[in-house]
Amino acid sequence: MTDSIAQPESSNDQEKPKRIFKIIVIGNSNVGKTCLTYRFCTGKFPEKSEATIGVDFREKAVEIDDEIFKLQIWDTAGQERFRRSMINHYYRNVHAIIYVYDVTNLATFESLPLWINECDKHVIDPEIPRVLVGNKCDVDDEYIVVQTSTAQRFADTNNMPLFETSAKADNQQDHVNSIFLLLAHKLKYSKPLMTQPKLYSQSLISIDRTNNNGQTNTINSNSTENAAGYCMC
Ligand SMILES: Nc1nc2c(ncn2[C@@H]2O[C@H](COP(=O)(O)OP(=O)(O)O)[C@@H](O)[C@H]2O)c(=O)[nH]1
Ligand SMILES: [Mg+2]
Repeated sequence: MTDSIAQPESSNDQEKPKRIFKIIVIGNSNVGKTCLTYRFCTGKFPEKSEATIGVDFREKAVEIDDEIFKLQIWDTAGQERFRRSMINHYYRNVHAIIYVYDVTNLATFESLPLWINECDKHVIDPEIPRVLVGNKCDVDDEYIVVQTSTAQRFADTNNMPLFETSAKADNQQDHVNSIFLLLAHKLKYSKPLMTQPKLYSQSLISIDRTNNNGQTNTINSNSTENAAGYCMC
């Protein structure tokens, strides 16, 4: 298996058709969803993190066994107002799910069944790849309240691999990458991609798009850009 982060696109690469996988990152506020996504897409921990408003949307090209894919990563804030208006769009055409909790905050772990339940209601395919991520493992042991054995039991029960990691620690960069690469690998080999693009018809959200160089652009979901998580193959 030769999986890696693809280099920034050359003009030749842009001609290549790319398959797109939509991955959603789910969990309570402040568990580090945005920081994990940012870490994967830019290779850095955000210097100052701001609460997500609506949806953060980032994308990154990865190479799996000589094929380049684009991962579109969506993470949300949990505000009720947002959730009511956006929830169906958020879950539409999802290919994989990352559930995140904070190892220093038991409540975020205990909320996971609610998040799983919500996803099960909206995501049609029960077989889509899922992973569980315990974030903030860089803290001193005394602050860790969710033990590995407890988290592993939960992950096993729910049929997901567990990653305990840190968006903050530079030495965990490869580990964070491996979460996304595992999903991309599973998708490449196990999941037929959806082929029915649906364009949004309403102006609903502003979306941050971070490219391979870490630049973030804001786009609007009713633009002609392909903001939705569908396959372009
Ligand atoms: N110590 C530590 N703090 C983190 C880590 N990831 C995120 N944070 C902090 O946790 C807070 C919430 O992060 P954020 O990504 O905005 O959480 P989100 O609400 O789940 O998107 C911020 O203050 C981050 O700096 C981590 O791996 N370790
Ligand atoms: Mg956020």
